Amino acid sequence: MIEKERVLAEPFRIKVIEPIKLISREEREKKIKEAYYNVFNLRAENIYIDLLTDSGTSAMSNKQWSVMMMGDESYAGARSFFRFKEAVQKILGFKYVIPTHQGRPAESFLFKVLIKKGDIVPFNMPFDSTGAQVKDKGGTAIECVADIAYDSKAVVPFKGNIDLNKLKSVIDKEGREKIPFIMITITNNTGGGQPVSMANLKAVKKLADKNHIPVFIDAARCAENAYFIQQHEEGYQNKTIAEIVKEQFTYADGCTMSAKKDPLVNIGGFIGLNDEELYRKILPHIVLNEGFVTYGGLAGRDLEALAQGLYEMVDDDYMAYRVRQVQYLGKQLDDIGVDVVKPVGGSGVYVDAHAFLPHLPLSQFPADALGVAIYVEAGVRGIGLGTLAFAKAGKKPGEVIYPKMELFRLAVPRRVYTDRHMDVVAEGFRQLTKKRDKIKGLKLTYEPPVLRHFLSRFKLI
Ligand code: P71
Repeated sequence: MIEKERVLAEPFRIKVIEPIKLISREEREKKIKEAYYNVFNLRAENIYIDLLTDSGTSAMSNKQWSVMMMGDESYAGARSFFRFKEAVQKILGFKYVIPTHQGRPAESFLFKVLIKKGDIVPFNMPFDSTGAQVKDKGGTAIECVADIAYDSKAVVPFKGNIDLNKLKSVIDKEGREKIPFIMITITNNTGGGQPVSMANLKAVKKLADKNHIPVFIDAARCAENAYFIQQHEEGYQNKTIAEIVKEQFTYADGCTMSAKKDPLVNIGGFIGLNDEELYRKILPHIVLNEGFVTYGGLAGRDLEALAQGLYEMVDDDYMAYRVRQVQYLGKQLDDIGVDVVKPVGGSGVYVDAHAFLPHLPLSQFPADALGVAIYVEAGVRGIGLGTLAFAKAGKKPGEVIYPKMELFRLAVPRRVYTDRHMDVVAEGFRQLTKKRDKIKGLKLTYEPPVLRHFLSRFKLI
């Protein structure tokens, strides 16, 4: 395991800067009103510290920028594709690699080929857009995460694990014919960025093999997951992140990857597979939707940056710094008395918005109301992952099935902000905590038919 003193500070220095500005509180109040109280509608230039997502927001390294000049922009068979493919083969270990422009198309093409109408797909927990992709293909995603995941206060490692008994009863009840595959999200974003243990990956694969069901990993944060295994799972302390990342995928038949997360690029994704037949079935969909199969909607230079980013994401010093920064923010919020999901996960700090704002009923979208409040208070943008993103219509008219958690996520972009920025976020919460009982709820004035959190409009109650 790497020594603590090696990660006291960022394992890089800063060569290029991008100015940011804090506009006045009065202006922030005006901007959020003009944005219909949905932080997605804000212009990014009016945000001081943007923790909306860790997706596509990384700072690239000098090496990534320099290999971009080596981008081969040939339509078919570009050198950049082969460099990218080799990186996926080396780091993740999959034989067949299909580039896509981000995670969603990777999911869409794989699911299109595998899911029939009426099928069931067990997950630990699907991310919102992944669940929507399953639904779009006529399937239903089922959560099989262990119950402890829903207890935001329980400090136990690997709260992203699948409950094998739940998984077994889904297989027994539905029958393996209705289950085209099992999917494991590492780390479990929806559940607070919580990791999945190697033992759990192994056990799920064993159960799946017994039932002839393939296993796919949603790999967006597979390197952060490996870090938690290195730190907390018996037998992995002396292994490198690179070794652990690779072992994780030996318990899967394939993966979908949003490369906008751990692989440190601003755009990109891929499907990794070992089965040639499945690979061949997906290729025509790439040609129809993303262009040719050696670029998948990306430029040659994007593939170069992605290949380099894959090598950088498994750097032990980098990853220790990365997770430590997220934990630094988490500890400050916890010390102030803000209810954060524990233990603090990989990609961000998740606030239990219902606990923070107990006066707001779920029907008033506490997570998103908190998002409005912290923007006005400190110019900080986060994202609500609760009722607005995940509530479902019940069987009775007007009935709403609320998700088990109402979270507000402060996702930390990779290599972008300093700890001082984290201090400013914490200070914003310190001020907000004093007046939390005055924070107003939200009422929808418009909602789109799918993934409504992106485009909804509100008024303050
Ligand atoms: C995140 C995102 C991206 C996002 C989503 C909603 C609002 C704002 C930003 C995307 C994921 C993900 C996992 C585990 C697949 C995707 C889709 N996450 N799996 O967390 O977290 O990938 O965005 O590249 O299409 O902010 P894609």
